[in-house]
Amino acid sequence: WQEPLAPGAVVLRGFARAHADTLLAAVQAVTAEAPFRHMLTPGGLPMSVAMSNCGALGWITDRQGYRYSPVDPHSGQPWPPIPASLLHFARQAAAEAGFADFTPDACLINRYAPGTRMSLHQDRDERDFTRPIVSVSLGLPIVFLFGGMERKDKAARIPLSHGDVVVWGGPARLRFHGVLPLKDGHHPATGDCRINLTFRKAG
Ligand code: MD3
Ligand code: FE
Repeated sequence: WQEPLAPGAVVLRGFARAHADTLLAAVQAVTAEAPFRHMLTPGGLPMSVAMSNCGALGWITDRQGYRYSPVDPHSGQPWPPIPASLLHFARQAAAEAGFADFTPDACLINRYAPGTRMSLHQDRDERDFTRPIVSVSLGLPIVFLFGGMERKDKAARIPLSHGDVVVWGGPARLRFHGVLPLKDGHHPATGDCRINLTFRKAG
């Protein structure tokens, strides 16, 4: 599967393809409890991506800022636990990329409708940047932007499609990244959207 992208970053092309239905059933179960919602940026604007979480911690944003929370602010209840199928899958993917004993405590679930984008940012709300992030793309394809250590650095464009997994660790962990607007389309697994899972060790 292995396709090295940069030091610390490896694409496992199609690694999730055979597990897609299981992963999407788990997403369905989680989002029945913690529905997708458009969180507010600190500036007060709704994000174009719809989000949910599972795990002991979930990533949230509101007018107070970006952070991890043990509680879903929508329900006031803890986030649903990470389903065992998702946990096992993330652990296997990390091991495949050379990160043994990856035990995520947070899984952010992003849903992209046509036109949804994510501008360049760094993921730096986690406590330990030596732990990798495992990302899984499901459904419609997208163009991923893989930048450098500074916002101004030129970003490479990497197509990611259904079943692709990327493990981001080591020196790649703090690189700027984003995605271009999702194009219209239909995918048998997800319909008219893209689902992205990111597994993290946040606490
Ligand atoms: C590179 N999500 O949720 S996944 C995010 O497609 C996020 O939904 C995008 O960026 C998405 O924060 C990209 C790929 C990804 C995730 C985390 C990274 C790439 C990364 C962390 C460091 C470097
Ligand atoms: Fe990110």
